[in-house]
Amino acid sequence: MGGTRVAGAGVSRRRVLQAAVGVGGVAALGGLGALRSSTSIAAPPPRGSTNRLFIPPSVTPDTALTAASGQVDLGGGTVGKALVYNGTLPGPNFVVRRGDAVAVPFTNNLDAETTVHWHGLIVPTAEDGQPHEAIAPNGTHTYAFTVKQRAGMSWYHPHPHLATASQVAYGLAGGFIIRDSVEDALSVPSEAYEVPLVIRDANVDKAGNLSYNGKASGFTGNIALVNGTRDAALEVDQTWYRFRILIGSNSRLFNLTLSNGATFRLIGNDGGLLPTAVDVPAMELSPGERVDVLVDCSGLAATQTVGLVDTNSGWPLLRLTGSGKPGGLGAVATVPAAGEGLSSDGPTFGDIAPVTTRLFSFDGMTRINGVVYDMALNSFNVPAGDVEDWVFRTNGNAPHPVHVHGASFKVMSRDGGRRRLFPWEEGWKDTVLLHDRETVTVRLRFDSGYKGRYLLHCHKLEHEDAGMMLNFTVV
Ligand SMILES: [Cu+2]
Repeated sequence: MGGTRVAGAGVSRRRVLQAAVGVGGVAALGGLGALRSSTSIAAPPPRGSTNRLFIPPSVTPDTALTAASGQVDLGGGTVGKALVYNGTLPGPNFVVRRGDAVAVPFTNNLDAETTVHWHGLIVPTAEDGQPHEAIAPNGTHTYAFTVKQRAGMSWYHPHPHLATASQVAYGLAGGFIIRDSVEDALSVPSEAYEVPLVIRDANVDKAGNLSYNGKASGFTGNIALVNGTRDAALEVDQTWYRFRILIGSNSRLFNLTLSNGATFRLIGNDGGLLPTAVDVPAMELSPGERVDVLVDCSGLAATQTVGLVDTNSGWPLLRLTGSGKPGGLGAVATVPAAGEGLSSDGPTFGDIAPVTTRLFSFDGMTRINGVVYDMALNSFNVPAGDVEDWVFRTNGNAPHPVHVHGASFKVMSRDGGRRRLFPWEEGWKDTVLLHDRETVTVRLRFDSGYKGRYLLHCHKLEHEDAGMMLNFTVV
């Protein structure tokens, strides 16, 4: 059973807000709506060494986007240099509804070529931000496409030839949230209780500027940033929260847990809602993966804290500190229970025998099937509408988070290594993690109606830039 809403009426309220956003403006959407200018200094940290979590502004899908160098406050009032979209790190959250037309006038104010790739969104080749469609310094392009897919959290980041890793490490990334009627019908927290979390690591130099020293084996920074905030803290009311988590690191894996031993109620991942809600104590996630989780803060007394922790590094990523107040607008008394059905529009072709099976070996740190990426080379053609199995395997140099452009897939199996699938690998995915000696099979079908070139690559960005990528063409 879905729960009773304490405040607001999800469906109608969301629609009203969507309508009220207007054209090109910045929406006031609570947790997805606060504003911070790129040069503002954060309020003094509430206590200890914690800094108030930055939440990027929410914007409509016709909002202009500019990539430029800028200055950001990573927390504690120290302003440093970074690369930013619209002046913030992360950039604004695009919030759209399924069916919306997106038209984002983009300007490249960097001193290098860039593109905007809409990771997880299924869009025409020319709008996919591929390395072939580079936008020169001072160049512009209006990214235009229709959002045909279900509700979920995708993201946007640069994808230029040989320079994706550095541009992302220096700060360029942002969220892209799709809503639809299936999600509207669920009793899930919204407004201030729906919080996007872009989690990554970073290095900063003595002056507080983001720095980057990637090597072929990958980049691992020595601090965590959550929404661009180090030592981040969020004051939480006594209610459930919905955290929309994106792993925006270059290379680092995160194993997310809650410091009080509580479970996450996992409701979604890369491609949106899972078929059923499930409670999980920990989630190991790789660059590019997303999860949608509900966290129960209703028992948190004033000033009591719970940490979102990465057990791989031991880092506390985000400190949740109780306000002692009950939930307000957007809070819900009851969320979907573990085991409760959430959506029925998951992958439906899992039982269909594949027409073609293709094997991809992720070799070393630079090759797929022995070949280093060549922009001019089309590695194979995929007939539109065919169900195919793609088998990803590696003997070493993992993690390799494997990402496909142009379609979502269903993860069918994992052999070797961890030898199992995880709850966050149900439903629709676009990025799947390979550890050493693992073989992962995914089933997919390019049935968006778009034909043309798309990419398959490792989303460890240093591997990607070094050549662990290929072009294929949907025909
Ligand atoms: Cu890799």
